[in-house]
Amino acid sequence: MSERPAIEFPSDFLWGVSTSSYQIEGAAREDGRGPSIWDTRCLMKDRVANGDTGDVACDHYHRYAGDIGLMKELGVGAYRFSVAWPRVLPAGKGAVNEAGLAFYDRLVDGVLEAGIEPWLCLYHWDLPQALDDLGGWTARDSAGWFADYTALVARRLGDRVKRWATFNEFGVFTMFGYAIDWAAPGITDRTAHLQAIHHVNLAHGDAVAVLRATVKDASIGAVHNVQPVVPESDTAENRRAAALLDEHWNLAFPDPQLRGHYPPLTAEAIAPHVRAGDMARICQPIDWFGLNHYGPIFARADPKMTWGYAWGSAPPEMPSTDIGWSIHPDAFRDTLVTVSHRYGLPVFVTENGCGGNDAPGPDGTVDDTGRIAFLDTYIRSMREAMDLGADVRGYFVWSLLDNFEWGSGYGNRFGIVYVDFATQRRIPKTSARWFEAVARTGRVSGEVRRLSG
Ligand code: IFM
Repeated sequence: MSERPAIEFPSDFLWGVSTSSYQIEGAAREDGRGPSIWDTRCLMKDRVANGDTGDVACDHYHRYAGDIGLMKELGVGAYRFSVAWPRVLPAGKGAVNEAGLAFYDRLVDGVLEAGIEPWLCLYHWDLPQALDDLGGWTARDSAGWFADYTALVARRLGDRVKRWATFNEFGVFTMFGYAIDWAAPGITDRTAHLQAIHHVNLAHGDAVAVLRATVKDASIGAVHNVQPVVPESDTAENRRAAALLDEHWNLAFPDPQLRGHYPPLTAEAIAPHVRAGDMARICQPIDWFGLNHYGPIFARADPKMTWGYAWGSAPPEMPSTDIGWSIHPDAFRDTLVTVSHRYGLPVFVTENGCGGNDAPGPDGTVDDTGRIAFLDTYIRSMREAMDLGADVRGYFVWSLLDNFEWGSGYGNRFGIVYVDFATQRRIPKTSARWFEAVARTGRVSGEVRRLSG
């Protein structure tokens, strides 16, 4: 055990947990849900580890009441989840699936009854396959499809849900889905990537307008991944690769949405896709900035890649989690300060957490000391950022449950609650108890077990 000073957060600081629809719901072919691009990707060869799929995932569609009970036990104030577009509009537009909407009614009612505030994200990557067949985000019409879907969900749930996010991690799903084949739909093409960036920005702006018009007292935000991009080694090629990757990953969405223009390298390339009036449509006032952050990323030049950049390696001396992600709490602090000043909005950390290979010990408990050390260190850095003037209002752990971790399948466990996928049994890990104490008291105590390894 090591001792660190206790730290305190303001009494109205919000502590929550996050999940997403495709990663936990399962029930992929039940009650009228249509297929999503991730259902399709899971059927493709070698795209998802072990051939895993989201067909059952955490079976949350059937077990949501128990999962709400777990959150209540944890004493969290907020739950961020996403709506599966193909569950409510099986073909993405047109016919509405009442059973899908009814599921979200039950979920929201249960969350509210537990005294937890629902934070609804409209898009966490599960685009209806039928819309991808029409071009997906490369089609300019996608902004209109998204606005109509937003209106449907807002009309149904807006009497009870006040916290709305348009998208989760714009930079990730557009880059991995349209420039690097790491996510659905798996296209690797510069034009497709630029179209996706611009149309998703339009979709965001149009959705904000719909939410303002539809939901009384809506508090609207968007969830951005922002992570410092560092050249793998200091060469001119790697610096150029890092600069472009930084724009596509970190800036190409919050800059136009909140400052009204694309960053310089992107602006030039995207210009052929931008029409008169687009930038004003994109740049709508919102109420908060959602930040998802895990660690810095490293860039290297690779002429074989779509844009000439590739994911590089971290320096060997940098600590990493069990699944190899860099641990760098100072980068988290600095990112919080930067986004708070650059965009001038209250910041909610909508995701932060630690992936591992957790397994129950002989006594059946899951003692994830490394995750506790990670969370402790990152939350301390968040406090430092606040002391430096960052306007941070809340923190959501990724994730409530171990879940379907996209291309890694069920191998990477991010939950503070362990899920035995064979039986669907939930076991709160030691980190869940640790986070409960933080959420209930707004205080991180001084006693932390050393980071293992
Ligand atoms: O699981 C993902 C989540 O869907 C988006 N943010 C990062 C998490 C961990 O990879």
